[in-house]
Amino acid sequence: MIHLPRLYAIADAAFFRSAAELSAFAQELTAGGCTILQYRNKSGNARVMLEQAQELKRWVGASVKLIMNDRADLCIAAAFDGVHVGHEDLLPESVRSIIGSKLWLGVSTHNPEQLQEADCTSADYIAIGPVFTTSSKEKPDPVVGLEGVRRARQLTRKPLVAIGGITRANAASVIEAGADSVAVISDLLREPRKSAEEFFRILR
Ligand code: TZP
Ligand code: MG
Repeated sequence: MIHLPRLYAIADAAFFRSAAELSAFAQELTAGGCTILQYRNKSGNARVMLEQAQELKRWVGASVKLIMNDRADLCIAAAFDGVHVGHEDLLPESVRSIIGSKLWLGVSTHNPEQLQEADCTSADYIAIGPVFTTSSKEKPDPVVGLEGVRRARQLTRKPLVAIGGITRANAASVIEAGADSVAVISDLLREPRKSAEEFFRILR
């Protein structure tokens, strides 16, 4: 079983103007204590994704697990540490056959049925959300609330990552509801280092 830190940072390329800006963000997060970072880029441009991923990899230390959103091929190409997939991506077992047994595999879920399904796969961790309303995702699934996190906790023993609208103000309630870790995009953007430090302080 893998161990996840309380904060699971996500760098969404849509919020950065260049690979340099993205990398600066990643370095700030690392300085703030982050040890897992997902690279997310919904633009669909695989070449840009690989370049940005390689740039990230150059800048964050070996102590940071880098997770590629959606794309197993780019995870391998950029020598990342894992892949995170949802329902529009390859099936978890297809990803597993590409990345092998050692790299991390995360699976997104949005309701109890999907959660139970993901629990039967070789996923290393399961994400549940959106917990709260979010503006960082296009066409988000319905909000599951803290109740959705509680129910998810009852349905799996795998590490559980909660996502969607999580901030320093509500993160403690999400962990209390049973999540092992909170995945965050927007509440890290403004002051990454300070924000990460505060998440760790709040979620100790
Ligand atoms: N999946 C469910 S909600 C979400 C994703 C990728 C976006 C989370 O971003 P934020 O800004 O932390 O709400
Ligand atoms: Mg996806």
